[in-house]
Amino acid sequence: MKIALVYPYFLDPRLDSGEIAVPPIGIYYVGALLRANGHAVEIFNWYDQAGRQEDLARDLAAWGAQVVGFSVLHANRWGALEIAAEVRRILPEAAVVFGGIGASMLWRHLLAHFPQVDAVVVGEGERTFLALVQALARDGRLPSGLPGLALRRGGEPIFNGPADPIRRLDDLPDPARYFTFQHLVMTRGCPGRCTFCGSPRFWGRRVRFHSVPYIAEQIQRLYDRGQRYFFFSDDTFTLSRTRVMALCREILDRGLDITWQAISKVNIVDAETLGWMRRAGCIQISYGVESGSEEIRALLCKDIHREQVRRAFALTVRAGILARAYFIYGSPGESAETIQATLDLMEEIQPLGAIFYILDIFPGTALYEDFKRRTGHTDDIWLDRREDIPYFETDPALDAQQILAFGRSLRQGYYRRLSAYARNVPLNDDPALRVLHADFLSRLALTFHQGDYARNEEVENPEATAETLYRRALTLAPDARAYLGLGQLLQRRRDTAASIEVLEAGLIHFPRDGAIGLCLAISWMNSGHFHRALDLLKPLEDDPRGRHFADICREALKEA
Ligand code: B12
Ligand code: SF4
Repeated sequence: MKIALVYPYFLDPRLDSGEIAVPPIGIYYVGALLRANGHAVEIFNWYDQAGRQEDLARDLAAWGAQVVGFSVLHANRWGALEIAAEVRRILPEAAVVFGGIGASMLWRHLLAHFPQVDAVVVGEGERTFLALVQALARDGRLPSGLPGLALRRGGEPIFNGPADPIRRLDDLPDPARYFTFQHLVMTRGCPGRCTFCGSPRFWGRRVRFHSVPYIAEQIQRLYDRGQRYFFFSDDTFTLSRTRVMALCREILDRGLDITWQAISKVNIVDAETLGWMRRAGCIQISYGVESGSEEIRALLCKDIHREQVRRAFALTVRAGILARAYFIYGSPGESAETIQATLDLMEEIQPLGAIFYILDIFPGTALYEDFKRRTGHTDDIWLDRREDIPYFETDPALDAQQILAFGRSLRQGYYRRLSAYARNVPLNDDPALRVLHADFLSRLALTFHQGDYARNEEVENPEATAETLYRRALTLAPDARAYLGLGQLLQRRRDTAASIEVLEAGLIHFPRDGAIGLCLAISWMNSGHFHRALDLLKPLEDDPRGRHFADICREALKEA
């Protein structure tokens, strides 16, 4: 059969669309199992196609879709519903099936209110969806009693009960055989019980693992197609230290020159694992810190203690991995004191990256059940065109303006201190990590020099911080990024002699680095040495910039 898998657009426009641009990895797993069973599958990433639902449905008709599966996180459910309504009109014979965490938590609501949805795959999607497609191919209609499926019977939404979880994840065909992507997951499930998180209910608290060879082979396949950067999307990547270390060893043994980031929990990391991760290319770990207030963390059932937070951040950064903190504000009992406690904790752990979320209530979470109990609301609240429910809107003890101001003071407090955090960054003195530490510092410097922190007006003196970090990197080991960055900074400051000195040193260590060569040539041009500049530029004339500057040199030399 021909199955279209659609990742639909979101309701609200995003300032930074990066977060929503990538389809959930699960859609590739679902697609891979279908392809492995002989079906034609196409993935349509329509995260940025809001308002074009009619055209999109026509595209699906032109492609000949017989089944249209939508991957619904939550905030993109209106996108899914709008496109599905057009599919129903333009392609009435196609089956419309919703799946994903957002659809699973609201299956009854979706089937009760939206006739364009034929069925919802609740929970883990691969096997249920394949069985559904096979039944459609065989009988020409949806199977009625399939576990894991919700559909209408006699006009009423019913759920056939959960399907058995896939016991051996490795039995699933590797999605990298069929698709190219950057998000990887080694595990399914999380032993945590945070009240704002839908993961435990969706996946269960028992964790299932892919084997190390499965993931290593997946990375290898993607690597062979040119992918060099990966995001591990596991809820708690370091849950099994033996597996993580084995995977890192495998990455190193295969000579995979990759960088990657992961998500973990502060109570499940140790120095040895972090050292392996760093050597195998890990450059960032994100940890849920949520709040500096013990009471709020306890209320959110975060089950982590201040000392664990401090320890994890110290160990991570000492290993040369950027430790990023997720903070949540607007929680029950949030006050000026609890915000101060968060700022105090921030000062202790000095994260080099931070994300601040307002506490939102998503279906499938303990917070949502509590919300329904407290307010008498039902799932019908989602008939409103809204992405989520901020907790503070539901708690009369919290004042909206004040919560928004808390968010601002957290962000301001953080960005004001960030330069100091970066300058103080403590790294361990493991000689085997010197080159990697230099890489870490120059990478961090780059974000202050040309990246997000350079553009953020609240970050104090980003350029000076970048310079400090580049220089520190070069005290540890020669590093191409640091030579180039420092050379550029000095050049822009018109300190031509100093920039030449740094860039020449860079070229000694990295003679084939075209970017350093180009930058050095510009410094020579700035000091009137066009011959020297031209010598550097000649081998770079394949690059339009190299050619452009070489032409200027030739012109100048002609005139001289
Ligand atoms: C990694 C991750 C991200 C990454 C996204 C990476 C990516 N594109 O893959 C980033 C950091 C960008 C992200 C952002 C956000 N995320 Co997020 N994220 C996760 C996380 C930790 C893992 C997702 C994952 O890879 N799962 C593993 C794969 C195998 O599962 P899957 O993709 O869900 O697919 C399976 C099923 O869902 C289903 N399925 C999926 N699609 C389809 C389609 C069909 C047709 C069928 C039949 C089945 C099906 O079958 C698949 C295989 O079994 C989950 C928690 C979790 N463990 O699931 C939270 C989670 C999904 N995120 C969540 C949230 C709230 C967000 C944000 C809204 C946060 C925010 N406040 O801004 C943003 C929104 C961005 C967005 N895209 O919606 C919530 C969703 C809650 C809800 N009920 O909707 C979760 C559950 C965590 C939580 N706090 O509760 N996230
Ligand atoms: S927030 Fe993280 S630790 Fe807590 S339950 Fe969700 S995935 Fe697990």
